[in-house]
Amino acid sequence: MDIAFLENAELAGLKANWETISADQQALIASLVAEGQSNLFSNWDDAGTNDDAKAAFVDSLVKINGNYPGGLIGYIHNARKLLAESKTGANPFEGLSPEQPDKVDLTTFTADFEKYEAIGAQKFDKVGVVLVAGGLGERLGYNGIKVDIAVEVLEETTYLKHYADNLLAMQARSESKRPVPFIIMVSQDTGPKTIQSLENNNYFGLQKDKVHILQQELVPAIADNDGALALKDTYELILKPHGHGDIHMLLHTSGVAAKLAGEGIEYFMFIQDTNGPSFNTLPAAVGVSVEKDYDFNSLAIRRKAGEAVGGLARLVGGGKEFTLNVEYNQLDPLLRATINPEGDVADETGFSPFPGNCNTLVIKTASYVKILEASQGIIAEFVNPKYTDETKTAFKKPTRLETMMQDLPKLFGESEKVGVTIFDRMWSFSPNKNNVADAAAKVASGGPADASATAENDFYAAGRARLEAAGMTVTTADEIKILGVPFTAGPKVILRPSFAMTLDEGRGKVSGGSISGESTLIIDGSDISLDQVELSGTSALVVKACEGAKVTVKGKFENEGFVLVELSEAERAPESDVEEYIKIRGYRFENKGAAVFEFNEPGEYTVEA
Ligand code: UGB
Repeated sequence: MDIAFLENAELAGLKANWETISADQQALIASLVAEGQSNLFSNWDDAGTNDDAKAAFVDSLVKINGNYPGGLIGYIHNARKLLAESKTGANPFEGLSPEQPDKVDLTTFTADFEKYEAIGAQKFDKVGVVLVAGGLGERLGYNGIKVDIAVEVLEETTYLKHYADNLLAMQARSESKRPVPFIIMVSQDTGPKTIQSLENNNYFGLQKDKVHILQQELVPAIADNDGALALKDTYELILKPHGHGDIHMLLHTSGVAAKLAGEGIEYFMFIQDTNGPSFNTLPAAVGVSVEKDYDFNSLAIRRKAGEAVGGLARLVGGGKEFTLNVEYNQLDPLLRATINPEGDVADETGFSPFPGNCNTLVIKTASYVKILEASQGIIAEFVNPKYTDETKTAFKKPTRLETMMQDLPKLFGESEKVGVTIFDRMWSFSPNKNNVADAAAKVASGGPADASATAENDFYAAGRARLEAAGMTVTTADEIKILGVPFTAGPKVILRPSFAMTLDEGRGKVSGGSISGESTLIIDGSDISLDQVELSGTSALVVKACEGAKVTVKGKFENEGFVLVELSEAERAPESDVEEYIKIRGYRFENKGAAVFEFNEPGEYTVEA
């Protein structure tokens, strides 16, 4: 091996330690230096100082080198190529032109919507749910795992509990009563806390052996356009998750996809960590997949031009065509190069002509397992650096190569059918991704906030929509802004999945009535019916019933209910002891006297105001 590079003055520390390093490790270091990575070794101490840290650092390089197909050098090469393309705004879809995908529009509650819900509801015991939860949530800046954040703070239900409640409700509605398999992809960063959360809460009532935890590996962060690996300190790389696309490889290598397919699971629904409304769409989306025989069904919203969600398009050219998500930083160059010199702009409807990807996917397991076997589940990589300015020479933070789960159709042949199902945004897509300051800035520039407060807002809005679809008169309060993020103070409606999973089910349990103002209604139980219930002002009604308790609720309830209190600056300050999930929304609710009825014994009950 040529070790002339050790004569470089910057590498004097490395030279002083060279004899303590094994031959294999030396070879790896030499190859990294030859690839322009001498920064990784330029501040080494003399032999005898920090030797353990040096050894751990070199071990970590060897481990990462082994984890990545093509090793660290392959990773650096891939990074340089993709970063160069990103910098020049190169069009990775050269030769292809975007057209409208095959789509079903379910943005309103039509008869078709209910037809699809009915079909999907028949499949509740044939669906497995896959949650990708390995992401760091950098944009949100939360100090814990995102699935532990409360989706609403009236009862402080976490995302994980909310998802588990939906799985239990699906199981309860199926004929076989078979537990719904739940696959959770975690990373080194999120794994221990996710498991702790499940353990501490007795798996939220789920059967432990039906919860499959798959852990993805981390990849090194990249500091610049030359692919320099980024250091946290002298002897530690910055490592980041490799993207949600790892889920396909893990479902294959773990054997879980094939096993569940063998057990009769016909569809997997893939969801993100903080998209509370995912289960609103599940019955209809699965129904569309069944009816249209889609192998891959991407759930979508009407996309605002320039919005940071991918656009779904059928790409046609050179005798080929396939339907794909074009990620938001690639859509503009693609459109400019093909059908619209103005790029990613709105059409006459006021929206981007291409539906926006919610990254909720329904995939047919039979086709999926076949594709995984052929490809080992390895998905194309992608880079999305956040540049400091438009010269694109520096990054705000180190970036990394990623793979995206929505890229699976890149592995499809002609026989696989890909479609898109479009839902109303509030009903389907309200992720909690941005901290308050960034969310306010997004709102100020006309974009969606995608923050804790808007996620909670949409949670209640979906409840209101269900009540309205069931025939109740719903009048919403005015929208206010809290720290620059919009919030509608009421009515705040939580209809737990135990109560209704389809519009039809809700209709069967609600008869007339009205709800308005800043009032609150929380219903949890499978056999509760609302008969001409009236709520207004800040009045609140909470009814919970165990299995076997049949409850009829009637009349007009009046009380002080839950009152929204904005946090003071002192309460929002980092040193205050207000819970972080409250701080990140800027408000909390105070219970001033809600009417609460809980039935923990089977029987027949009436609640009358
Ligand atoms: N995730 C992992 O499990 N592992 C990882 O390594 C990374 C993420 P982000 P992103 O909803 O607005 C996606 O980072 O990737 C999980 C779509 O690509 O929040 O920027 C993570 O825990 C985009 O088309 O999103 O963008 C989380 O659950 C658009 O739909 C999920 O993957 C966008 O989401 C998403 O991770 C959006």
